[in-house]
Amino acid sequence: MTELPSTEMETAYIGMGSNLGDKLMNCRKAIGLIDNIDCCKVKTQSRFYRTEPVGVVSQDWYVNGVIRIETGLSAHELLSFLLSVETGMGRVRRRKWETRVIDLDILLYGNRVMSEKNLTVPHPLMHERRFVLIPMVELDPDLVHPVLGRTMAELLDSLLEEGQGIIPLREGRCGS
Ligand code: A4P
Ligand code: MG
Repeated sequence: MTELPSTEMETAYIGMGSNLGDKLMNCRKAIGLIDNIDCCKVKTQSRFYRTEPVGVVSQDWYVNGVIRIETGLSAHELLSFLLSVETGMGRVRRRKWETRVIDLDILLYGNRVMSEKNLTVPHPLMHERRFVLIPMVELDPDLVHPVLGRTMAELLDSLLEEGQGIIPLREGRCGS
C-alpha cells in the first residue's frame, strides 16, 4: 500500500459484503483490486464478520467488512470503478438485494452529502445496520455522520441487536 500525495485526495469508506461462493476470499480479492489502482489506496480495514441477512429472507449469512481509502477519484468515478470491480468479479444483477459474489457500497465520501439518481451518500441505510456500524466503530468510533450529526459509536448504541446477528471472523484480518 503506497503513499499518495495528500493534495486533492478524499477519504472514503467502502462497505463490502458477499454471500455467494468463498465469501471471505471474495472480500479480500475486492480489497486487492481496489488497492491496485493508482488513484485509490486502502489505508485501513476492519475485521471481517459473519452476518445475519438483514431485510431479506432465505439467504445465506454474509461476510461483511469496511475499508477506509484515500482516493483521487470523484464520488461518481469511485462508484463506476466499484461497479466495474463487482462486474469483473462475476457479479450478475437480476434484482435488488439478491445473493451476490460481492457488493461494494460507498458509505461515506468525506463529509459530502449527495442524493442523486445513481448515488446517495452517506449510504441511506448505513445507520440502521450493525454489519456496517460495528466495523465502522472498529475503524473510527468518533467519526460524525454528516447528516445525522451523531458519531458511529452513538449510532451503533441506538440499534437493537435482534435480527442482526454478527460474529467476528478470527482469521479475518489481512494487511493493514
Ligand atoms: N447507489 C446509490 N447510492 C450508492 C452508494 N452509496 N454506494 C446505486 C453504492 N451504490 C449506490 O446497487 C444498486 C445501485 O445503487 C447501484 O447501481 C448504484 O447506482 P446494487 O449494488 O446493484 O444493488 P443492491 O446491492 O442489491 O442494492 P443496494 O441498495 O446497494 O442494497 P444494499 O444496501 O447493498 O443492501 N445483510 C447483510 N447481513 N449483509 C449485507 O451486505 N446487503 C443487502 C443489500 C441486504 N442485506 C444484507 C446485506
Ligand atoms: Mg449495493
